[in-house]
Amino acid sequence: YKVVNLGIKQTIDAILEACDEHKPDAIGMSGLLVKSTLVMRDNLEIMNERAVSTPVVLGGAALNRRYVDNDLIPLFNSKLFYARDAFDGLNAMDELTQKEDSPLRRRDGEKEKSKTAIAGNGNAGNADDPGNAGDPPAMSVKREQPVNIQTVSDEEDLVGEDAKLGRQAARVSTKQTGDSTHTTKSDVQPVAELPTAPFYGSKVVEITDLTKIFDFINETALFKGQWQYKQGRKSPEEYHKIVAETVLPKYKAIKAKATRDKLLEAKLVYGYYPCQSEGNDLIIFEDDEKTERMRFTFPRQPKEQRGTKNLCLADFFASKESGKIDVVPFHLVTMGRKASEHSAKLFKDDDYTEYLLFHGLSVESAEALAEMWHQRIRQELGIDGDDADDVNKLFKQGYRGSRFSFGYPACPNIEDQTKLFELLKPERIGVALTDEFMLEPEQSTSAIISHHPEAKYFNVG
Ligand code: B12
Repeated sequence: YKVVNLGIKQTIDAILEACDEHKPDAIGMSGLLVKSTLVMRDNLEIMNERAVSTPVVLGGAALNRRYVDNDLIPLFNSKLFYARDAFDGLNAMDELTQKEDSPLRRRDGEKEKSKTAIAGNGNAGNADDPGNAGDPPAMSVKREQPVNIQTVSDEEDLVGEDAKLGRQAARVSTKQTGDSTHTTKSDVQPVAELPTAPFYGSKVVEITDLTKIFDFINETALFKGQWQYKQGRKSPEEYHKIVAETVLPKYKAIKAKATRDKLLEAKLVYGYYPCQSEGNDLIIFEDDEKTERMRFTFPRQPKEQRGTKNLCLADFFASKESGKIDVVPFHLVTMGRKASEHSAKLFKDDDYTEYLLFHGLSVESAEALAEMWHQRIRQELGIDGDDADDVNKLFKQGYRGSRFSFGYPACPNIEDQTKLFELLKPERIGVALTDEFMLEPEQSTSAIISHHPEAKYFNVG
């Protein structure tokens, strides 16, 4: 298929203008953050208003089948497809263009049956199917009854942050249900002896030895999530052979290139701040431990939420009533502007394989640096005794406390990045906040850290 790539952050006017010009079989939209899924909704509504009937294929990390099925399909007047991955996208295109001899389609006769069923009732795919290539096209047409479909249909999709967030918590919610502002506390117990901050305020750090960061790369997330080398229906032996013979040599080569050409510039800002909780708020004090500097307000699990424990991030910090002053670390890490520029150049030059390899490495390096520095923070607080020896267990929160990023299910308010910027001043390491509260360069991530042993990922709403 010929793809006309319009690039990121395109307005619906620009998309429809390009549509008039190129007369495509379908419009594709991708959304990494929840905010972009809301823009997709607006775009579909505008397409309705303007009676544009070009089919649409939607994909991206923040999107899920349930949202597409329950919220978007009922509102859109034309054909809408949810693509869990690029293969789903191809299947959707085959469906649209009726390409019967597609190798993807020919792979498995079973699939034919699923496809017909899906096209008939608008159900968006086989949620229990552990396959990848060859999955049924996730085509849906407008229908009356929303179906409750698992968002994450495959353990292999639980990569990176999601591997830690877990199947339940990884589900990004586009809307809160129930009252998440009530202040009925959870039964999280106070920590008997609070750790001491090594300093108050923030520090800038530059890491020149990239091998230290590479040691913290989640290879499952990189190989399966970024590079899309999924096991699917292959046997473990077959898959390990592919990893050993194809993936690992590529991994070694791209790390060497990134290092040799100085394409990754690892920097971070981190800091410790005195704090106390009050209801759903976390109060950050000035260094005098008395004067209020700012406060974060976190949502609390609604009382009616299934399996609720009334959890709220604030509960993991010493309360005002306790009279104790707690410490909250924050950090923001980046792999630098060059990583974004080099990725963009590879993309522009149509060097897609190299792009996928390098971009994947660069974003997972950002996550690795965050993991690595979270460990340093635990060491500085003297709470690293519970750290797992195996780095792969660290990726599944094998340590005391948690590292929450704004935009995660427990602290979905991405606007809180503004307050984090006020505290850490990451402009010092060349990181800026966009109007949509995204970090620039892209290969950056931020976090609020709790040392509380009970602090683990959870979902609100
Ligand atoms: C890796 C990752 C990161 C990396 C890299 C991000 C990046 N730019 O690529 C890092 C560590 C930098 C990062 C940072 C952040 N992240 Co992050 N991240 C992820 C993670 C784990 C995987 C995303 C990814 O790269 N996947 C691999 C790529 C190849 O897959 P993909 O984008 O999904 O695309 C595939 C399909 O979706 C499909 N597809 C996509 N688009 C389209 C379009 C069409 C037409 C078709 C056919 C198919 C298709 O095809 C692709 C190939 O299969 C997701 C969770 C998840 N599992 O999805 C969270 C996630 C996207 N991140 C999230 C958040 C909150 C953040 C931060 C804001 C956290 C923070 N406070 O720092 C920052 C923002 C960074 C910034 N620059 O502003 C949230 C977003 C939810 C929200 N609230 O909006 C997620 C969903 C995690 C979660 N469950 O909360 N993140």
